Amino acid sequence: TQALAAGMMSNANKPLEHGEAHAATPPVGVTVSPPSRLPGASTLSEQNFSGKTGTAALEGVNATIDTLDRVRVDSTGQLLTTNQGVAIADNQNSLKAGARGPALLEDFILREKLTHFDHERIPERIVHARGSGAHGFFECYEPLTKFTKAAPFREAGKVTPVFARFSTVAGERGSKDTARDVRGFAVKFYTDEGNWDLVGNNMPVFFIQDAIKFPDLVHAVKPEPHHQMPQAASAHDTFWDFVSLMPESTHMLMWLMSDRAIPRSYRMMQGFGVHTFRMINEAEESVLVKFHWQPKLGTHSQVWEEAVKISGADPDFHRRDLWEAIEAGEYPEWELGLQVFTEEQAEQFSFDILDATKLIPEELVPVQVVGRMVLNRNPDNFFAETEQVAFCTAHIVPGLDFTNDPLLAGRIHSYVDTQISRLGGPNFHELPINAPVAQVHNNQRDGMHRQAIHRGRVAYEPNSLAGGCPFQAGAAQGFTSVARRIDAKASADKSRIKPEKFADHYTQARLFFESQSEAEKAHIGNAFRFELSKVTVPAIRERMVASLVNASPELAARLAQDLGMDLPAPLPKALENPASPEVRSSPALSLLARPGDGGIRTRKVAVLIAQGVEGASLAKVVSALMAVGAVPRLIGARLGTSVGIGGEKFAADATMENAPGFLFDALVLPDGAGAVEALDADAHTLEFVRAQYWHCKTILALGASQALLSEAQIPMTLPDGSADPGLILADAAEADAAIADFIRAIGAPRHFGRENDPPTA
Ligand code: HDD
Repeated sequence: TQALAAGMMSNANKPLEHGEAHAATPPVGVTVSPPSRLPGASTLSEQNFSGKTGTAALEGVNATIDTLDRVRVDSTGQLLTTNQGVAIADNQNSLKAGARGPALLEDFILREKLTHFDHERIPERIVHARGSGAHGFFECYEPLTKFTKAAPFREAGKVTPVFARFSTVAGERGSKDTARDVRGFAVKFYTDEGNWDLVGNNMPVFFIQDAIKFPDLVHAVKPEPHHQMPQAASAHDTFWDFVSLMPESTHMLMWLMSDRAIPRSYRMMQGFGVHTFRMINEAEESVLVKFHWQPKLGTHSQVWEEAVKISGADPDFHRRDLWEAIEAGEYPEWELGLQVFTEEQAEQFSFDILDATKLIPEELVPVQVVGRMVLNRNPDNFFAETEQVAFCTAHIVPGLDFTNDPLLAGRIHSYVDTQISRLGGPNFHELPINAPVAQVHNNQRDGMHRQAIHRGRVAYEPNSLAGGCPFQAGAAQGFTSVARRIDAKASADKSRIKPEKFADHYTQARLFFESQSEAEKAHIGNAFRFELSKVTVPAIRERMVASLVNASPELAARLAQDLGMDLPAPLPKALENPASPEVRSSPALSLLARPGDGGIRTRKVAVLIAQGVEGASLAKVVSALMAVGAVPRLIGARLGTSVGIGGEKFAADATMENAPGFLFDALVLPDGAGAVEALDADAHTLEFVRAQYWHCKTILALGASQALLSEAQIPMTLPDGSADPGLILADAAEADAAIADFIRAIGAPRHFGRENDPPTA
């Protein structure tokens, strides 16, 4: 099954599906006569259509991809037509009364084209507008039937097709990828018992506890309404005004100010279902569960200045990274982990598992890995797939259920609701990317853009005229909600209240901060300083720092100093004496806890070139990098070929101008006196080197190029006087050992030992 899922409909075969591989380009100067219309080439043939609605999903086949074939349009060899299928003779000139006369209203071809164009845009998502997605599959490692009857977890090796979309939250559809923000991590499982959407984020907690505050949160973080600034940024008055008045957001603020909010790649971040969910087995017994996605490549982030610069040079940085990896066959992979626990355990916890501002430390409930997700195919069309995909927390399948998390309750309503205006009506489930692989039969009818043609005169139940069909499934096959007392302890009076433990706003904020490495703590402090220094109202800054005193006096004191204010008195707490926490440090919360396997597959390495490079050592580095799956790119001052001392030819892939240093994970400086002299004469080189150094990346300087490091004023040792493990200097004779060191150092976490605040040298 694995081979099928990975291979059959995967990205590798994409060009072959539509004849792109043998699409002929007309030779220059030759007129090609237009092809005649090919009969029967319609993409909506009945035969394909039945794939979606007629048969049950086959295991091991990426059934979503397969069935999307019925709507894939391939225009290879076809004539240009109107939407009515009428061939268009002239696509250059509108119909006019004479060459210089007025255009005619009768020109239905012009009018159809313009009318369609005028309506091309749909509303962007109210949040998570900017995102990128891909197809793939989920594979279950072991049957999980002990806990759940949910279809994807039934058998070892069972494969379920998925579509995943990653996103930023605050920025608009055309905004930048590397903003400081939470990242959405949404996965649609097309299970053979209906669609299940796990709509999570790359952080395991959230800003607020109750959905009634969501519109306030979003209005506060989005660009301010009077002047629509700033774009894709939380560093402004309204956001900090709101969160400083909402102490429950403190834990999430710690995550948002951490490096998690500036990931290196979508492929290198964790995902979390955030809420506590429920799993139910065949015997209708239920357990509680939290979902975790763990990236195979480990968790890696950018540094802030790098993220800022990248947003200018390549606003599509994460989109490009995901796309290119999949195109290259480097299919990103995550393992799905579960924290499974019982109601009785949950009652003992010092926090409430219905509170989305709290996590369950892995030291308290370990994460067990149950399967993996592989993304192995890019969409064919961004709009049709990535833009029109509609994730809804309400999309759940038998074997899973919600809990009473009040944030989740609002979400169950909100997602379906928003799709109705975003996608233009209640039939968005029929869009190919949203349609389940499982068959759909019910008595819902009509509505805008209905695709299905329901037969017969019966659209009600019970009925006798259609033999009672479609039948109600009953508990054995259908979705059932777990039968539980609404609130086992308290009276169930209608009221607008919260459970008491929700009022502990600081214990886990402290836990997160205290679990970070020194470098991560410093980054969190820098991020708070940056954001609060953008706040123009001093009272907001003071209130925020006053709140942080409760989470970390150390952090608050640093901020007070950095923001030029006296340390304020702590903000009064909602709960003076919260329950004492089970753990005071959770190493799993540090990004450094999951560095990956140290490999450097898909990491981008800039190799600077110029005329007169020492070719032999350079070629050796390039092939060593390629051998371990890294992506070396030859960067010149201009495009064209640089000739090495031994006559070797190196063609530039990009230039220092169009691919600046901060876009790369590591840097190689070449040997060769002539080349070094040429590079030294170009100030871009020194910028390149400095960006690599200050962003704590690995640099390999071969032979004569060591001069470029001193030219760029790169300190040869760390501020504490020790050797810099990310700075590798080598002469030709030691090249082999140096290359091995270089590769090892790229695979390690960044070289944060270089950091100084403020930066020196
Ligand atoms: Fe949400 C989109 C994740 C709270 C209402 N949300 C959206 C997406 C993700 C999340 C990943 C984008 C899905 C995609 O790629 O299309 N949202 C979360 C998480 C939350 C959360 C992890 C907290 C645990 N969201 C939340 C609340 C509400 C919403 C409390 C409303 C009560 N979210 C929405 C929405 C969006 C959305 C307005 C906008 C576009 C969409 O749904 O499809 O309905």
